[in-house]
Amino acid sequence: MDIAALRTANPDHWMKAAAIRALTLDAVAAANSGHSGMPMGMADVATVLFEKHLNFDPKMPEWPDRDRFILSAGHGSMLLYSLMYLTGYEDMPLEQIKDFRQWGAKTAGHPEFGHARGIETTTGPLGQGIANSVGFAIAEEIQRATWGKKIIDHNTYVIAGDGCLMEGVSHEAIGLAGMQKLSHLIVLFDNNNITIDGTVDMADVTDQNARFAAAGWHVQAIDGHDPQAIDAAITAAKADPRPSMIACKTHIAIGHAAQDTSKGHGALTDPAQLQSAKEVYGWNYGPFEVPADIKSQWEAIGARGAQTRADWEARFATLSGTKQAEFKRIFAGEAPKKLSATIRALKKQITESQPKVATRKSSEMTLEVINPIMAETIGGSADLTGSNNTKTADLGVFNPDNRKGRYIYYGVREHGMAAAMNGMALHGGAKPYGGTFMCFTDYARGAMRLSALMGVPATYVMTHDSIGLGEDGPTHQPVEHLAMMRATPNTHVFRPADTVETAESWELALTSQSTPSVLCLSRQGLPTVRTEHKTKNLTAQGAYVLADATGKRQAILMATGSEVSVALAARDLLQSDGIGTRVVSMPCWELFAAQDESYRRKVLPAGPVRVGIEAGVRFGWDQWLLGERGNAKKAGFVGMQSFGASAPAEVLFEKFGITAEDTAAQVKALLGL
Ligand SMILES: Cc1ncc(C[n+]2csc(CCOP(=O)(O)OP(=O)(O)O)c2C)c(N)n1
Repeated sequence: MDIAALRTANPDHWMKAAAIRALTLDAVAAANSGHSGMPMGMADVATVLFEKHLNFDPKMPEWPDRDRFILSAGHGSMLLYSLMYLTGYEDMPLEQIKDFRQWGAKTAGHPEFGHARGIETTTGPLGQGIANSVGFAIAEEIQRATWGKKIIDHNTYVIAGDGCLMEGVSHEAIGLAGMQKLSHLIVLFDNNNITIDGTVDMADVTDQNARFAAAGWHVQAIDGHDPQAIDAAITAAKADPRPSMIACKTHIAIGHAAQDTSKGHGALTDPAQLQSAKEVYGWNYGPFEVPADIKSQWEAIGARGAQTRADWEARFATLSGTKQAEFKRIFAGEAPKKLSATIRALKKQITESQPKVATRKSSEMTLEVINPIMAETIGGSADLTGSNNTKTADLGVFNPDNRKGRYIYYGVREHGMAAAMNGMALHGGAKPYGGTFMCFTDYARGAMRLSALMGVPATYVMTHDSIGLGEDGPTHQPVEHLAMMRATPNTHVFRPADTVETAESWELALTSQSTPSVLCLSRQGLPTVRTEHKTKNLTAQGAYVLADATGKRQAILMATGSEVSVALAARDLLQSDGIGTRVVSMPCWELFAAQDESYRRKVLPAGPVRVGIEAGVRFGWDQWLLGERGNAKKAGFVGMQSFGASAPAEVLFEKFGITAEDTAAQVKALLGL
């Protein structure tokens, strides 16, 4: 690597990029942890991208028509933080760089959405960023078609490393982007042949260029330290009608003793080596010092976007008042005012007609009334459209010939779907929902966890939510999934009992600003249990008394979803034996836990025996059975203790003992009868 030649060939460029490298070395050394090599290796690519191509305004990081920059290789967070500091983001003063990775700093180990304005998404779990970017690009396509190029017309740029490309989710993302011809998506691949364990070829010999090309991408391969080549490649990428991948051959930890080695991937903290790397760069400044002329060149790059944004605002101002208000509403993530009246009307109609339908069908019935009034919903399914009931008549299919379509055939790509949903929501102006079988939340888990961590209000439509799906058998029957999802912070897990609760759950999901929702829906038909119309959204309280005890209250049955009707049938049996029994429907534990103690006490008073009924494992239920004034000697559970089996649903409920009779017997045993 002839660094001297690089320096002399493009001295201005070199010093701007050297500022990123020096800040990275200093911040990682101060934190005594972090990843130095990737920001050092990709500094040239990032400098050219920010200087010559990226439309952004550090003074207004949320400007809707900005280009998006996604650092998929999130371990290289100092690349992003350096760029934000240098170009003048208000949330990224030098103190933040000095505080890298410390308590309370915005400069977390990996970029965290919400920490500093300008961080587009949380990255760090490799592959997520590139998969998010597909969602960003889809949202941009739909909005460009809807609002016109004058309002929405921007690119999504991604920096991804070998690790991102080895992760399975990247395959799903690349395939989807290629088929969808997302021409505004440009991936800059940090092709340095190094990961943590050593050289990439110890684990992978994939020809990445051929792989992307095979998926329908435009591919270029360049020297990632040559600013002219980088510029030309990005220019060509922007012009191509396909998504673009630019393989940038780089040297990890360039100029450092650890260059081109896996040691260069991590924290380079040796002071003498750090110093000599700076000397190689011609960087004769102290720690965290960026000389004024170089800083002002960077600030000029940051200031470039102000005019572009002002031009955009002028164009936006030509829209009618109604259109402006609608645009602002959807970008603020606010549901339309009509939503609650629409849900109420549906609830009223359902309490009158009292259909016996699967809650997946209830969800479709709800979407049929929601989608026409919410232009921001983008639905989809991972190849289970007919089973998840996610597609409504009005949506239209999103594809290269129909950019106004709002339904996405994700293909068999649960993880890619969930990550793309995160990207759409983060892009703004989109409310994504996507379906699969609930058992396959396992496959989507990496991205679902990030929805929760980032506070992204995506809605997961998870149907076939128990052994109630029947003959497909144990591979498809979720047992532990409710517990796993409920264990995830900042996630609302809804398991509605009927169409009314399903409609209420959808209302809550679509009005959520910062919590993802999982709707757990049945395959099998369920009776309407909410037979009396209430305008109030009872699901918002998380749990409520559905049927109270007649006579002395001796038992409380708590149930969710399909087991609420089991609880009601058990109540009939118990009441006919003179045992006063209350049934509590618990469609969303998290919302119930958030209620006042006085409300919770009213629903779950001390004294009666309690039995939880749910076709899943007991894990988690003790919060309600033993906690909340409960008593171990007076608590029981009717549910699953093993994986399910392949048989008709009724047989399975019978064989696994999830019936009204089993429940009544447990109550009687607990009462010593
Ligand atoms: C899903 C996931 N698995 C593992 C890791 C831990 N990890 C962080 S960086 C890295 C290697 C990444 O290699 P590459 O993308 O080539 O980055 P570079 O070495 O070029 O910095 C690994 C395994 C992670 N962050 N995310």
